[in-house]
Amino acid sequence: MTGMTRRSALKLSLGAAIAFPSILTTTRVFGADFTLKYANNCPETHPLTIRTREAAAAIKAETNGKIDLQVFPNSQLGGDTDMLAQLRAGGIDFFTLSPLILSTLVPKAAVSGIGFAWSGYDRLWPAMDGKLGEFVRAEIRKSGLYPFEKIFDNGFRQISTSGKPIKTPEDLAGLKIRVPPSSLWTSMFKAFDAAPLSINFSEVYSSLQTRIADAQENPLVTFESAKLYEVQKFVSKTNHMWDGFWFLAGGKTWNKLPADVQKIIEKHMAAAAQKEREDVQRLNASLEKDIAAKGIIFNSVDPAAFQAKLKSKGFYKEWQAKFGADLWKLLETSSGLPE
Ligand code: X2X
Repeated sequence: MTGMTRRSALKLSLGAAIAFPSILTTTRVFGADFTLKYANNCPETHPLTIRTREAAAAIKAETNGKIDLQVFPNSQLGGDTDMLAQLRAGGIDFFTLSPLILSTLVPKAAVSGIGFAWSGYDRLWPAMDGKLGEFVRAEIRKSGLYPFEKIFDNGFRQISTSGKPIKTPEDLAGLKIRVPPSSLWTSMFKAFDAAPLSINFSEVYSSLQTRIADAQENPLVTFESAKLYEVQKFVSKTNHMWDGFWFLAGGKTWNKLPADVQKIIEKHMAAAAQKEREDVQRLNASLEKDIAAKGIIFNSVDPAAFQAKLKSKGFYKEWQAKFGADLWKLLETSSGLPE
């Protein structure tokens, strides 16, 4: 195109297409007008990758190839902390990230991950799709990132170990346990007198294989999709924390996209999040027998004993002070966390 940059010409073409939608559906003025990169840390077989790939295909089909959302799963573009930096700099356009790792940039985003706050999904989704989620999204927007409305599910986290099962809070004392890079994870396992090691997910398998860490904690669907059963022996069903994945757009990218493009991407990602939540819940409820068949030994625990330990160590008081009275009250009313 003479005298016009490619992007401004493409915007014109898309603008024309919007004014005359028949163009958008019947003619391909150029190749993909918008080639965008989405990254995550989950394996190909994880529902997050499966459903976001489906959404990318649906977006491409609906726009007749004008939006090409390329998917880079499994930490192909780096560890979580690297990818967050790339998102902020505009090197990556979209990224899904745990609220707790995001709290390194948006401290109050970690509120949904407080230990033993959620007894199940019955109160979780109304909270994350309601007032608590909106509070966190407003905090995220202040950082310059754009959070999509529907958070994806990671699930309720279980502790896996190589040496011995975790049956009581005291069993965690001195345990070299890998945790994602986030002060809330470190704080919680220090309250159990464990020895938490902050390691990006991309290094978890090797850190367990080389015995840098003797334990880790993740929902079963993540444990299984990353094949961690190959380097662990026990899974203790602690359900100690719920975790999700915010679908984040880099502000620089998002603000340049035309409103109709934004709308199409958000529509398909909201549908993907709903399907992914159903996938994760179904798999986390059904995978125990498949993982046990691979030699993993499961045990249940009394969550009240773990929650009492955290309370006695001042964990809840510490985080109430960090989040402030109003947000803590919102968490209590949303989750049923006892005062
Ligand atoms: O890093 C982890 O353990 C994972 C995959 O669950 C998160 O993204 C927080």
